[in-house]
Amino acid sequence: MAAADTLGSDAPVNRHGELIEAALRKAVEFDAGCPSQLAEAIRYSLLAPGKRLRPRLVLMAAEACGGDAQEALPAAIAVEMVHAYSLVHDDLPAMDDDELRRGRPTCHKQFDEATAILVGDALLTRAFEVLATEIQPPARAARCCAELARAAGATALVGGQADDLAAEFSQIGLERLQSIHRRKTGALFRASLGLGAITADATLEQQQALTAFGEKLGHAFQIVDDLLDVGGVEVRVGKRVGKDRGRGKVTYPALLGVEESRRRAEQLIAEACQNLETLGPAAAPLRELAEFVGRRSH
Ligand code: GRG
Repeated sequence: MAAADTLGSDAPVNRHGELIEAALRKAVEFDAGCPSQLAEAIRYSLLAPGKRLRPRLVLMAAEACGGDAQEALPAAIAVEMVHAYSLVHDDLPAMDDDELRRGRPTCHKQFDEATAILVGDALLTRAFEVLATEIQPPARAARCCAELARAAGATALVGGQADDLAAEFSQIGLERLQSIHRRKTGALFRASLGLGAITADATLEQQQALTAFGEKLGHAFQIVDDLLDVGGVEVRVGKRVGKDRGRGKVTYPALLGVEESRRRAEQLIAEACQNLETLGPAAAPLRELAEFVGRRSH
């Protein structure tokens, strides 16, 4: 499956697919300073067929506020780079120790551990270079850097990951689980909406509507991810399934049961979409993407 087709090539929700893929490819064309194996491993990880949910959210959020997808594109690929780095590092033996990602061997299996660590380092760094140099004017670029740095840093993505690792094989409750996922998964969703809003010079009301949407969507996404780990098919999901139990991870289905988890995910999607009402018809693609997240099988 081509990366640009991951949501179904003719789905309206997929209309930014080619734009995103082309920009991602261009962003990882390096000069001779980057060793060829490192460049190959960076491209292997970033250009693998992911769903590109976060960059799509950036572009859709910008358009929902009357902005332009082209202007928001550097922010869209920056967030995908941070996401791809986090997946490469999460798959390392010291973290989740996975062999399959996006339907392919994980970066450290295809190359080696040191290369996978460096791929993550390079993607994280490149994300901020793209924002700093390609978002105009510079004041807007600085706001984008701050928004993404907050979501990727010690109090969000990295902190959530640390607490997630620490919680393995221990009994945590729903509140702790939500706190982990709000940082580990939710923060990048929220930042994607925030970046779209910044690039479109959104009003405060639009920004608030979008970040509230992002928070609910990120939460629903994680519940569905946990449900896929319990009931998904590996070849379709593109990563090992059933691994949460094996690693002693507390999940939504384990705490709430499958049915209640499904019900909560649906409710969160509905609440997320309610937040979009103030944005009118321009937010229809975001609504469509939220519905995709609720029914996704990969
Ligand atoms: C290493 C700092 C650091 C953080 C890692 C991303 C992450 C945090 C962990 C990955 C494990 C996991 C299952 C997280 C929950 C949800 C998630 C991020 C799933 C993958 O996102 P998708 O489905 O992936 O959007 P694609 O491949 O489609 O881009």
